[in-house]
Amino acid sequence: MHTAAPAKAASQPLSEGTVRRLDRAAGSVTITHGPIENLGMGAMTMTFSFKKGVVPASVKEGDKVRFRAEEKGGQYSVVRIEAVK
Ligand SMILES: [Cu+2]
Repeated sequence: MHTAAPAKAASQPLSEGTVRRLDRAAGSVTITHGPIENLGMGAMTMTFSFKKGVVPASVKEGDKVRFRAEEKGGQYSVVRIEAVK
């Protein structure tokens, strides 16, 4: 039985937030977010970059979301995001 995928997902908890601004062309999203444990970050509003294809078409400004953010070289990016229904 292959259990690698679920184990990996469990080690990448998602953070919660609300999308304030979404610019798909620029690849930037501003999120008011709660604590982001993997980044040691408290609640705030900030802008993340994202790569093409990361933000599903179903995610719109004003949506509550769950997302995974990562830091690399001082740049913060969203690598996964989904709307909370
Ligand atoms: Cu932040």
